[in-house]
Amino acid sequence: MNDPLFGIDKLDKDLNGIPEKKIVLFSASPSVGNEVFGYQVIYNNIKAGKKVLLMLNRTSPESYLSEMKDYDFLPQSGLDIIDSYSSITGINSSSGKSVTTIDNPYNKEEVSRKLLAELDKGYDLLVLDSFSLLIDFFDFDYGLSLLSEIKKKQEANGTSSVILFTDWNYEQKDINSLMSAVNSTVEIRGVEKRVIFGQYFAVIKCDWVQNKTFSSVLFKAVKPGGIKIYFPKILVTGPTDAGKSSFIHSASKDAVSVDKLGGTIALDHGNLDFKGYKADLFGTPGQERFDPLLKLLGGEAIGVFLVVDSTKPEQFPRAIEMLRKTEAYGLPIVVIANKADLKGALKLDEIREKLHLDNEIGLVQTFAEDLSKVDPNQPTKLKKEGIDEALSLLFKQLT
Ligand SMILES: Nc1nc2c(ncn2[C@@H]2O[C@H](COP(=O)(O)OP(=O)(O)OP(=O)(O)O)[C@@H](O)[C@H]2O)c(=O)[nH]1
Ligand SMILES: [Mg+2]
Repeated sequence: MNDPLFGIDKLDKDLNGIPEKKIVLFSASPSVGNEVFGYQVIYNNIKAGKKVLLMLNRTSPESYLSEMKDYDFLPQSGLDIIDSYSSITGINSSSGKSVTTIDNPYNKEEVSRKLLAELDKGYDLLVLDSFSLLIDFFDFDYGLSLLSEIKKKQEANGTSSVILFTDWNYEQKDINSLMSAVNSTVEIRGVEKRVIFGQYFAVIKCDWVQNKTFSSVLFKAVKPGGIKIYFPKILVTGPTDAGKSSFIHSASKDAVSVDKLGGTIALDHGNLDFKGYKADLFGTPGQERFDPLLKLLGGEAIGVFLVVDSTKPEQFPRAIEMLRKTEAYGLPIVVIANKADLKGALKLDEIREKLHLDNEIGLVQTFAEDLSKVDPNQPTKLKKEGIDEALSLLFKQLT
């Protein structure tokens, strides 16, 4: 059977799952949560047939399971919980999932003994939520010594562990010791400027993957659905009538356009959800009279779709000019050769040549799903295959 997973596509690609006997630390700053990472890891491993043990001291098993349910991560079966919370509140757990209750969570000897005994039963994965609370109950040295005991058990049993940790301004030397005690660390942080307007995670250490640099990615924790890699602004630009609004409406579930007589006069906006990614698409108008808006609309975009009409090579210089005006040059880009269903549509290699595109630049053909339904005064629905190919190509460049 394969090793345990993260169940988070980006991490599984970066790190290839969690090999046995390894410890992964999810270290979050206090302003952002890490618990959803735990729900997602547990759910996906149980789904993959793994035996998972949860050591829980942050909340009751009931609330934990109900949070999992909100994210649609409630495991069907097989989650065993060591409950180190309920005894503090005096309310007995009724979740039916607990294998062990810690009678006195303030007694470190009991906590260690019960956890280590449970590990002997042969789990594939231990999830500990939360390590910071253990340290706060006792002290950092206790936390580190427990980790080294867990490591010994892992050596004997082949278990891997995921440790959830919130970095509440502990001393740097303690953090350093913790980092060297684990095999991999994923940092979860907020992008903060007075208010938090984004959250990101990044692998900052991993001892089983060599010669790879890891990028940080923005994410959103979505109910239901869990961790989604999030791109806050992707620009969609290109000449008049090329099909920008059609692309945005076809790619997103809830696009809105500010249009007049079928032409965009301010902008288009759409949210999309695609294979674990979330993105906000911003479309520009194509008509030259709106060019003063272009720079504003292009600001802070992190990637671009350039949409051209495959039958109108005379508009290609305009397409390139729009990249310049939106200041999108140099960003990851995918060019969409739309209206490939129309007579006179150029082939992809002709388009590549006429637009002076290097071979590495993604170029994707798109066309109307149903030619008979194309309305000259409305954006039209584009065929899904082309849309998906374009999204995959851009997201690959962005992660
Ligand atoms: N046959 C065909 N028609 C298309 C296709 N894509 C868009 N159209 C039509 O072309 C026209 C322009 O499409 P839009 O998506 O509004 O183009 P736009 O780039 O947003 O236009 P502006 O906002 O005015 O710059 C509409 O009538 C669409 O129905 C396509 O792939 N094939
Ligand atoms: Mg438009």
